[in-house]
Amino acid sequence: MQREGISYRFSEAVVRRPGRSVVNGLCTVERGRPDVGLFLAEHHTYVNALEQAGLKVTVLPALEAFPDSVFIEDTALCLPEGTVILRPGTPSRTDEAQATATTFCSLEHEIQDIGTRGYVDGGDILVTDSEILVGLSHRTDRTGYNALKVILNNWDYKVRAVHTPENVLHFKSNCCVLDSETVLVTSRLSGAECFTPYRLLIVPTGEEAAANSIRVNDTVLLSAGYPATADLITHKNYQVELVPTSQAALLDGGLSCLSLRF
Ligand code: CIR
Repeated sequence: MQREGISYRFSEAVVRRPGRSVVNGLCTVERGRPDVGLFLAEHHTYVNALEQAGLKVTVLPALEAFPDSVFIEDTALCLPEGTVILRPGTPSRTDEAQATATTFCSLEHEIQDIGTRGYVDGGDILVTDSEILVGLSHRTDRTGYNALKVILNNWDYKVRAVHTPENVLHFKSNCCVLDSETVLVTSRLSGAECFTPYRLLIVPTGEEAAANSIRVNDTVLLSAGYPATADLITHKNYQVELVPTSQAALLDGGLSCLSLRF
């Protein structure tokens, strides 16, 4: 079933402020520790960009016990039918999702839960207007995928398990939806069979991190510092807003992981 605009038409977002403990966040390659003040400033700019794109944004307080909790996307999947509480697949983050569940209960979303056996990180879930792709990765396993699929099939979504490339943290580190038919991808993902039905825009070499962008209503939020990608998307007639993500990037984060949009 085609759900026109479900992947990029939103009215609200929930974000979580980075805490002082963000300096202890996880990263696959050490490129320096984030500066808390700068992270907060960039986070503030991110919230403004979401608001400018038309969203009402709820800013949750920092969770000092969870250094990576600013990357709230990994804890849940929000859909019009309800919110699925996920189970992040790395030990320091697994319990983070409980705080997200409390928030979405108070927002009166219908809550579903993938249970306590498998693992799924939200960064591995790509929602398009016609289906939901779930990248199996070091964070998302088959048991978690199966539990998620049952919930999503009950809501009538077509769901597919796909492959996250080796040495890529999350499936969406390498792709994002630009509209109902178009996906922005890195060249390493561009040959993936899962994208056969889509029109692909390929991120220029050297700017791979720009693939973790987000379309929010009529605007594509793109990390600052990737001019060739900005040109590419602008020339395809998307409206682009540049957002600084230098501090999130030190912890392998980009634009999608900093919010839950619905
Ligand atoms: C982590 O390793 O979990 C965080 N440092 C980064 C999470 C980024 N999340 C995402 O792309 N969805």
